[in-house]
Amino acid sequence: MITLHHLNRSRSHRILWLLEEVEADYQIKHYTRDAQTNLAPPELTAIHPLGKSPMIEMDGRLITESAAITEMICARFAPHMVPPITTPAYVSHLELMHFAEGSAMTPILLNLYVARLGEAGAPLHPRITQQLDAHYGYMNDVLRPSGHFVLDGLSAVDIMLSFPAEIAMRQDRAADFPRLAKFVEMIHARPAYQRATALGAD
Ligand SMILES: N[C@@H](CCC(=O)N[C@@H](CS)C(=O)NCC(=O)O)C(=O)O
Repeated sequence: MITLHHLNRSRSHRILWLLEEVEADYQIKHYTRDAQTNLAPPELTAIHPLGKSPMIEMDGRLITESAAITEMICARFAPHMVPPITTPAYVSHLELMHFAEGSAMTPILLNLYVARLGEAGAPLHPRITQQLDAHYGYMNDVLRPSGHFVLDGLSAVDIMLSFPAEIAMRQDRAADFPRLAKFVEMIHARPAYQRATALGAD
């Protein structure tokens, strides 16, 4: 039995979604963001020094980092969601699994934090906007005709890139990145995604 340490309105939604997709046996421990600061509660820091979500417990060990968790769950329950290691698609898989947290989230988080500086942040806005456009544009362009990122069915990368793609849509960028908009529509229509949303209280 897997335990998912789930923080509301967070990257943990994609792990909840994945667990639903692969029909794993799991339980959810819910954590709620502080109403004022929006930060995770201290109970998460008691589990791991960084106090971030998602985290899972599987086979008696704690696993952090969405991409590592996604790889572990796919390896156990859904190997078809990762391309075979000898294929060119595997290289795209690796690149995009790292891109999701290592590249795409950087301008998104900078945008979030610099917005809090008000006018003082103005000199940084053009570079952040250019980087947001570049990263969303790249995601839009690498989508395959099937509407997925790497394979022609749902893969691990679709799970990982759902989070930055949804942020792009919340920033009203559907008209600029129509293929990304279609991707988000497609994942939102999946029954497992909808079950995860209901279970996560997100
Ligand atoms: N790179 C990590 C990032 C985890 C992360 O930053 N999670 C956020 C939620 S989206 C969090 O727990 N924030 C709460 C806090 O920092 O207080 C991953 O992909 O799992």
